[in-house]
Amino acid sequence: MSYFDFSNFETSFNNYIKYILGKQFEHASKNDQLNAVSYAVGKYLIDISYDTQKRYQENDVKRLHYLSLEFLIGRLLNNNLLNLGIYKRCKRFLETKGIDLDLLVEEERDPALGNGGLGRLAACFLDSLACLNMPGFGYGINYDYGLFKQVIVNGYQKEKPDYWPNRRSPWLIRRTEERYMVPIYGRVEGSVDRDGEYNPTWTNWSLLIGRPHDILVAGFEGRTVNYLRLFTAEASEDFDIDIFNDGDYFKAVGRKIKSETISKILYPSDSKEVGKELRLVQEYFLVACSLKDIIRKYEMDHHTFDHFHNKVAIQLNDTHPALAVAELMRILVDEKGIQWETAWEITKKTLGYTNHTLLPEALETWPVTILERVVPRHMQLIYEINQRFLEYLTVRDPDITIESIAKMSIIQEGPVKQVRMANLAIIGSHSINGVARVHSDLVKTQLVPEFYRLWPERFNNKTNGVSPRRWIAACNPGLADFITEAIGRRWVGDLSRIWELETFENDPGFLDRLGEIKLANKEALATLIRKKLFLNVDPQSIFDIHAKRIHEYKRQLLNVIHIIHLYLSIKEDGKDIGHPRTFIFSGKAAPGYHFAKLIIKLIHSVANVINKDPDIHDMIKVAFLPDYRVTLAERIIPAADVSEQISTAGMEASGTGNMKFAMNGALTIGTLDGANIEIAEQVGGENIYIFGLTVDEVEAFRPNYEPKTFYDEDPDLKRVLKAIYSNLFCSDEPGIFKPVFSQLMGNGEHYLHLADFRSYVATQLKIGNDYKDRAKWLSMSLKNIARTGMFSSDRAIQEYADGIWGIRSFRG
Ligand code: 26R
Repeated sequence: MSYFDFSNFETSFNNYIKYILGKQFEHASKNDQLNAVSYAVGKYLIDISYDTQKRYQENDVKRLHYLSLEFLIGRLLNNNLLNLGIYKRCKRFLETKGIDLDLLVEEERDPALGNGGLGRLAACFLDSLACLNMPGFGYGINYDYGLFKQVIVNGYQKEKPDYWPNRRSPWLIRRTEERYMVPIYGRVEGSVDRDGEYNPTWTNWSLLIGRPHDILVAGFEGRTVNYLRLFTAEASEDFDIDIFNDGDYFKAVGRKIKSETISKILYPSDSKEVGKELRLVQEYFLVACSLKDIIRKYEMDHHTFDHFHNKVAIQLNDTHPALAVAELMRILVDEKGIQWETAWEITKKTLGYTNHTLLPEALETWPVTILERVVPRHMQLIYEINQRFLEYLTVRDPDITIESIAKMSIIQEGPVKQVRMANLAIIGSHSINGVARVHSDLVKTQLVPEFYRLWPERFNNKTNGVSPRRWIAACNPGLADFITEAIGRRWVGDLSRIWELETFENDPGFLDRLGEIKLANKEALATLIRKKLFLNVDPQSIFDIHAKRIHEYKRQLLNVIHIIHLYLSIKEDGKDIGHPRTFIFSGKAAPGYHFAKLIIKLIHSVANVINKDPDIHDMIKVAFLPDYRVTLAERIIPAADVSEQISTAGMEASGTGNMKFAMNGALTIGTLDGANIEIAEQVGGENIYIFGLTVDEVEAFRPNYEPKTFYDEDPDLKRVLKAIYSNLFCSDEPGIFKPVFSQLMGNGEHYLHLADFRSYVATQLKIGNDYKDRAKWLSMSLKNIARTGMFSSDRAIQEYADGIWGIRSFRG
């Protein structure tokens, strides 16, 4: 059901090919057809977006602005058709033209404008905001090159540029009527006026030009269309005239700058801080363009800033846009002439900050020297914010220790003075949240306990969620139809209803059909594996899948060690490992993360040996699917029997893949980390495979952790590690895996791989046995589907809206 008329779709489609492309239908290529369909869909989106904006404007609603350096949106056609409720009609119409819609959607490029979890979460949030009819908008950068394409050469990862033809994307609307001028570099000249007031003038800057591009975001059933606004940096050479006509910039003289480089490329790191000036410039560029856009819109309907925070909420997706604290202060104080204290209250009430990682190497800091050069006025403001904050600390508690002050200061002293972006974000926000319960607790107790003691009321948890539209309805149509047949369609817009599935558990044939759907998805993935890797895998085997960025803390190595252990048990001990298994890996390593790249090589080398060893009789297959991205995830996840979520406890902030796998009926093997804990609570301990050390145990264990004791006491483990050390898996390149051995055996090895080996092996053994009981397995699978309703991003967004943003659903 959708609420509008489909009749002009056909006309739009035909007109596009005829008048815009100037072609006859017979000569239209697949890509032409794709663009024509997208154009016809886009027209609906635009119409609804006008209505939506009008509704918001007339009712003067409060809006949420989600600032993020990453949005991993994935392909759009399929999802837009589904959300608008016109998929089936579109399919029928295209059939009359001899076009298969299911094949056509495969022609679309997948824009990879993000690294991983944080970027994909932002995309799910936009989907949920629109589906809940809430005024929430994304703000990001329109990169020309998204995350690199991963190709595998001789088992090694090679990176290839992934040019996103954004200039030709049918989904991207270039706003020719708008552009923002952003000053950067230069210096601040201070003067004291007649009243003794300090008047800073930021002069001699260069100019960046930010051009907004919008991607429209459709809610479910097409009532609301919001947008994701992405800024492109354009060359500023042509704009001098405008600058001189613009009052705000009149007091200083601009220098020319070649600014297009700024939106060229996404930084491909998901954990290690990059520290490159260009990255800082990107962060500032996003913040400055976004705030100009937000304030321009606010000022169209409001004349004072007293109630700014009642109309505007801004969420910082990690610290990457944390300069928003300084930029909002700069605008309010320098441009709007508002008093510091008032401006500070407005800033705090407007901003919220979400933390997505505790990894120390991922916490952003920027050298003061770089900030002073790039954004001199902001650096001044940061000093001022910090000074006032430290004063407040000492007034509040005269006995406060120097150590506490040093930890909370925005400035980290040392040979190179650094600005701690997390401290800036915390001090400038009214809300600080983590992304799963255990993670939010660790933010309070481990990451910033001093801040938590100071402002306990600011800290809260918002457990992540994922969009059931993309991650069930669109990617697993077989399962989606099956669910709908059983309980009706409401679950798509309200996943809390999905528990109703469980009432069918005793229906004869119900579980069998669930099994058939899974098998069909596995067959499709097996076909993909055959096509991409020239490898035959048996869809009847257990599909055990580990798909996410490659990182030591995510412990792909623990998985590999177990695979080698199984291999040697068959090969050397003649053991029966029960049901045959296919281990599937997928994920990218950051280009500069050499050890992660070595893990990829190891997976390939182990696969090479095992897959063609006749002694194994196809009991184990190992496959690495290259170039993991949203589109590939949509193929992989519905086909999983087992979902690997095995990070060292305390290190995975939440995970969101874990949720996608579970709601598609995979059983999780996981540690008590991130959202795994909450998944276990929901599905029940008997429907999930939990193993390994807990957060507390890891913490107690780590300081005295000596891998060698595990090695010495466990002959299986010893054998595996020796195999890695030897040339068994690398006869062509002797010795290349010795560093893996040394790393795992190093005292205090941070990720405690060997400490969790035994319990992982035991749990995998149990999985193998349980899988043989098909009825039991399917019943557990069903419970995972039926009990993971809380992991809808709709639930997460409702909590953000109520608890942080103060925005409401607005259907009109
Ligand atoms: C380069 C640097 C500044 C940087 C660090 C970290 C860039 C990007 C990141 C990405 C991190 C913050 C990330 O993706 N975190 C993931 O966020 C997901 C959504 O909340 C979580 O589910 C996941 O556990 C976490 O690792």
